[in-house]
Amino acid sequence: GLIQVTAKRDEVGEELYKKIQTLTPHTSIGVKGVLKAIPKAPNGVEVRPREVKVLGYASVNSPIQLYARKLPSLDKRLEIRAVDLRRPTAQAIFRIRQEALKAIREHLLRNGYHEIHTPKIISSATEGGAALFPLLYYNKEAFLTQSPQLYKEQLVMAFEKVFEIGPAFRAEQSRTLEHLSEFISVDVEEAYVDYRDVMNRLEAIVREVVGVVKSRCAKELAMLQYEPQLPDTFKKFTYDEVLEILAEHGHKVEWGEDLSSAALAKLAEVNPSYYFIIDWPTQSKPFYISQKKGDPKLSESFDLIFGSLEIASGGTRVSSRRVLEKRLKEKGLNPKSFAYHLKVFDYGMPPHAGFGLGFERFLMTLTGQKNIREVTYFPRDQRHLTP
Ligand code: AMO
Repeated sequence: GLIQVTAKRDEVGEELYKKIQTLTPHTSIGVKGVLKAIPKAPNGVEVRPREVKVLGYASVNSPIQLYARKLPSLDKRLEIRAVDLRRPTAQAIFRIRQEALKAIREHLLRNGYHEIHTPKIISSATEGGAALFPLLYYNKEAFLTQSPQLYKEQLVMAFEKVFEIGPAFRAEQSRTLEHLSEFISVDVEEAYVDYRDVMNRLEAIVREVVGVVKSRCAKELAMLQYEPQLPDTFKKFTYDEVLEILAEHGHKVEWGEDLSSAALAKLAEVNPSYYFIIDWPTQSKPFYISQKKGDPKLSESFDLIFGSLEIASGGTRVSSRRVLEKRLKEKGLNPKSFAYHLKVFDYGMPPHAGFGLGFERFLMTLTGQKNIREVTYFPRDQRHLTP
C-alpha cells in the first residue's frame, strides 16, 4: 500500500536526516518508526522514522515521475515498464484487471464451468491461416495457438461446460490501438446449448464484472476518472439490420463484407455501450460456426461490441463431422490437417456453442483506456518484443 513518512530534523537526529536526504526517487527502503494519526495524510496516518534502510538503491534518474500529469510517451514508458507500473494510475488499472479476472473466474466456477488448459503449441490454424506464428517443433513445423477453439470444443464431450483463460497469439499485420500479437482470451464452451444461451452467459458475465469493479474498485475508477456504464439490455441487432442502420446514416456496406472501422465508428454514435451483432453471413465466419437452420447464407453467430470495439465473438458450432469437412473445404482448408479433430466427432459430439472474449479489450471498456497497451503488463506487437 501507500504510506507517508515524515522525518522532522529535530526528531530524527542529524545522521538519519542526512541519510534520508541522500535517498533518490524510486529507491526501495525499509522504515522502522512510530505510526501517527494525521488526518491530512493519505489513509490518515504517517510514519515518523527511527531507522531507515536502503533495500534497493535507484542509481539512475527515472524519466517517470509517479504523480506527474505529463508522462513520457508510451514507447518510452514501455522500455522500463516495471518502473512505469509503479505509477498510481497504472496500479489502478492493474488492480481493476485483477478484480475483473477474479470475478470472471468466480462467475464461471459458480455456474458449473470446468477450467481447462489446452496446448499453446498446435499443428494447424483455426482462425484463418494468415495470422499464425510458425515455430520449429523438433523437426516439424508447428504454430503458436490463435485460440483454444478446437480443443475447447472437444472437451465439452467430457466436461460439458468448460472455460479457459489463457494466451492467444496472432501475427497481426495491422498496427492499431486494439490489436496485440499476444492477448489473454477468455474462452467458454458448452454442450447442449446454442448461441442464444451463450450470449446470455456472456451478458451475465459482463454485467457481474462491471458491478464488481464498480463496488470493489471505486477508488481506482475515481483515479482514472472513469465510470463504466451498463445499458438496461444488451440490444441484439442482426447483421442485416446493421446494414440498414448504416445505410440510413449514409454508409453503404456490401452484403457479406465485414464491418470496417469507419462503419463501426458510425454504429458507436448510435450505440456507445455494449450491444450484440448477430446472424452474420456464413462466409464471413470461421468453418466451425453453424449455419442458420433454413437460411444457410446466415450463421448462428454473434459479436459483442462496445461502441466500435469488438470485445467478443462466438456462436453455435457445427457438431456434425460431415458438415465440418464440407465447411473446411469451402474455406480452402484441407480436412486431412484436421483429422485429429474430425475423428472425435464420430464418438457422439453433442450440439454445443461458445465464445471468446478478448480480456484486454474488455478491460479497455472497464477502465476507459483507449490504447490496449495501457491495460497489458508487457504488450507484444509488431514493434515490441522486449521487455
Ligand atoms: P476472434 O478471432 O473473434 O474469435 O477472437 C475473440 C476475441 O478476441 C479478441 N481479439 C484480440 N484482442 C487483442 N488483440 C488481438 N490481436 C485480438 N484478436 C482477437 C477480440 C475478439 O472478439 N475462436 C473464436 C471465439 C469463439 O468463437 O469461441 C475466436 O478466436 O475481443
